[in-house]
Amino acid sequence: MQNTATPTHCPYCALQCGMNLTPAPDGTVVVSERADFPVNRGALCGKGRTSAEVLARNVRLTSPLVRDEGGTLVPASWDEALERIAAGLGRTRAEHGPDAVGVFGGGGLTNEKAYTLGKFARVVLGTSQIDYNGRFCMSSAAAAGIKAFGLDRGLPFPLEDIPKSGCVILVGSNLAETMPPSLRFFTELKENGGTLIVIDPRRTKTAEQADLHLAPRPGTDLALALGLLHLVIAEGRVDEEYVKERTAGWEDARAAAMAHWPEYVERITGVSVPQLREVVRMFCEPESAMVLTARGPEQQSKGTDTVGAWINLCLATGRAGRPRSGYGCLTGQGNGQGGREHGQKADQLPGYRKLDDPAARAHVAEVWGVDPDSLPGPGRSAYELLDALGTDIRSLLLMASNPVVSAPRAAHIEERIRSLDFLAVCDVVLSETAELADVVLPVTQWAEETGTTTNLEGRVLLRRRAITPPDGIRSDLEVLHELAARLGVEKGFPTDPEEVFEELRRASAGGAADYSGITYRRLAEENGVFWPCPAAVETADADEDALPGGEAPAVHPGTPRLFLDRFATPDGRARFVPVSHRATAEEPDEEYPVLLTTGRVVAQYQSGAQTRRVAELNAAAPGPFVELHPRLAARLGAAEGDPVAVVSRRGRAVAPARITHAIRPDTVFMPFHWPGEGRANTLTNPALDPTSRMPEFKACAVRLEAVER
Ligand SMILES: Nc1nc2c(c(=O)[nH]1)N[C@H]1C(S)=C(S)[C@@H](COP(=O)(O)OP(=O)(O)OC[C@H]3O[C@@H](n4cnc5c(=O)[nH]c(N)nc54)[C@H](O)[C@@H]3O)O[C@H]1N2
Ligand SMILES: Nc1nc2c(c(=O)[nH]1)N[C@H]1C(S)=C(S)[C@@H](COP(=O)(O)OP(=O)(O)OC[C@H]3O[C@@H](n4cnc5c(=O)[nH]c(N)nc54)[C@H](O)[C@@H]3O)O[C@H]1N2
Ligand code: SF4
Ligand SMILES: [Mo]
Repeated sequence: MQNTATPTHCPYCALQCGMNLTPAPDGTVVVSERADFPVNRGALCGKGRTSAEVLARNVRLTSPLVRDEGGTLVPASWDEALERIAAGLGRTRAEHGPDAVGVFGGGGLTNEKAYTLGKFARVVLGTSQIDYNGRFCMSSAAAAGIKAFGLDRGLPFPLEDIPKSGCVILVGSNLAETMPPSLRFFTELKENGGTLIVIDPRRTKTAEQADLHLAPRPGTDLALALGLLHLVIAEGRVDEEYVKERTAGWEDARAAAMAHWPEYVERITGVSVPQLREVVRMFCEPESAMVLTARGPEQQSKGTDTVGAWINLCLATGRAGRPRSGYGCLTGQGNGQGGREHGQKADQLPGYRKLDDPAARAHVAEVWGVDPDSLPGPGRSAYELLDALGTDIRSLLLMASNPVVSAPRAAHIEERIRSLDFLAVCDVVLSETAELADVVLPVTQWAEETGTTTNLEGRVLLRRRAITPPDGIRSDLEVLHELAARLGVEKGFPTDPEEVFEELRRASAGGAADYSGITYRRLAEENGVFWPCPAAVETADADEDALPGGEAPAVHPGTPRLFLDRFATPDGRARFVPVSHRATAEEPDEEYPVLLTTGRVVAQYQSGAQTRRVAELNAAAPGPFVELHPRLAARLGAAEGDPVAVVSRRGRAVAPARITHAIRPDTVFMPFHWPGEGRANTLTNPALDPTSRMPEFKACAVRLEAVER
């Protein structure tokens, strides 16, 4: 392949920073600055900068592995490995029916892979039992967005709108660590005279940048948002005209908010009434304002209602569907947005269509060349699927997730995975979950394959192949093609990503997430296109633009900004949701008196499967820790670095103490990037949000115990 730089995007988070990749003479790849991409303008965090190290042969998988008779994973040929998977999944299907075969995907997969995985599950396996790790990520924000706006796209505007706003409230986002190059937009906001409010139980690096930082008790964001809306009403700050023109359902939402007195909200959240008033003033006084949520308020058993309450605040003050204003969710994984649009979700078909909608089934079945009645119905959500392993679900095909580390109540889930009749894992490295598999397939990485991702702005991007993969590695698309053939479906599973994308365009046409006007050529030329982008424009303007004879329809420009004229509901109005405060599923008590919350550090990514293999990142973040307040540490008799046991109803984890005033005295924090003794998810509570089925990663009751060194 050429020795010149290939412009592409980072393999990790939803910012999808632009980067250049250049093959070096020694066979390695050099990551360098790519200034022409507007999201990061060349800036990369340490993970992006070191991402090419995971391409090295000594850290990645280089051959398929199969479990031998002694129970050890040993190298095998591709033929043998694929045969074993086809036989394993096929046997379960024959003996227990198609729904006994499960599929688990990931938000890191490109659109082409996510689409093909969903199609593989429904068409080849005939199973309804498919879901993916995005359910653990932004599903509550997605559910709330659909309820309120009729559409779910992370940000309804480009990041470049943020500095032009008057005020931004960041709820439970630590983007200084989770999307470092995006901090620039908030610095510019302040330079332009706008204000930044951060709501996080910890004084994070992000909170340090804020004009105002509120530190509520974990799990109380719903009450907080209701208290703010109460004050908005009491202070006469409702935008009555906007509410009348552009929304529905205000009276019920208003009544619910009126029941949440500021003093009551102060008692629940620990945020003082004067601070609540200050937020209302900062948010309402400027002409425009935004609310952005991330995993803090979303990963709760009431995450959907919580996001709904923040949207209500935006609607009541006329701050949605207007320039420089709006509600947005900061999605997480590289393709966290696209990964939730094209059918690897339990209830979904491509183009963000609903699996239980007859018209959607008919449309997609036609593209797939199958009978609509042959498509299974909706299946279980991610945690429920993992919880059913070894009982209802006997075999699993897993692609791009590491639930042994990242699933809630992980010891139980690990035990469920071990009880499977058959497990196949496709990964780039031998993750903790791959270690339990019967067959492991080594797949190509981002630099070695082409594909599209959709970043947190809804911007569809082209990741280009920059180098040739090593011998012995195949792509996820090749794997699905081979497995489909071995399970009797010869056609419909192309290995060329562009061919898959062309089919995805047709499958998504007319859906909410319409990609039909997007082509690889456009993506290469335009540095990304925002969906929805239908194939042809049907307006009068477009007719004028069309060539004589009308054979070439006008090109749709894509949609950087949503909802400016109308919301995506049948009547064009946004919906208020009447919501009320409720407790977390597990409140502290005498036995478990402290709240545990969990999250991330800048140098590790997710389950750490990739980043724990990079020396520089490990030096920066070598292992788990328990962040706790000096008062709590003193009560425990723990000094900095002493091992501390954190015990919940699910289990016990041990990690060194990190003592800081930056956290509430009633709360401890653990990052979730590591397996073993310090695994945060040994402790977490799988209580699910009733709508989104999101587990409560952000709040559970624990007690602390001193541990002998
Ligand atoms: N370095 C790094 N970057 C990443 C990732 C990574 O693993 N590592 N993962 C990517 C992915 S998939 C995602 S989803 C994003 C996540 O990005 P973020 O949402 O920014 O990450 P988290 O650390 O999970 O949570 C953010 C903050 O929520 C706070 N929090 C905890 N409980 C509560 C609560 O009850 N209410 C409120 N308001 N806040 C609370 C935590 O203290 C934490 O600072 O990051 C992406 N970027
Ligand atoms: N306690 C706690 N737990 C959490 C969270 C939290 O905040 N707190 N956050 C949750 C969230 S938001 C998320 S998104 C999940 C993420 O958790 P996981 O789903 O475990 O995500 P990753 O660690 O990114 O796992 C991706 C795996 O796929 C591999 N991989 C990468 N690219 C590809 C590819 O193209 N093909 C294939 N086949 N494999 C690939 C990687 O090597 C890695 O092993 O964790 C959730 N768990
Ligand atoms: S911020 Fe996200 S996309 Fe950008 S370099 Fe870091 S991990 Fe990659
Ligand atoms: Mo995520």
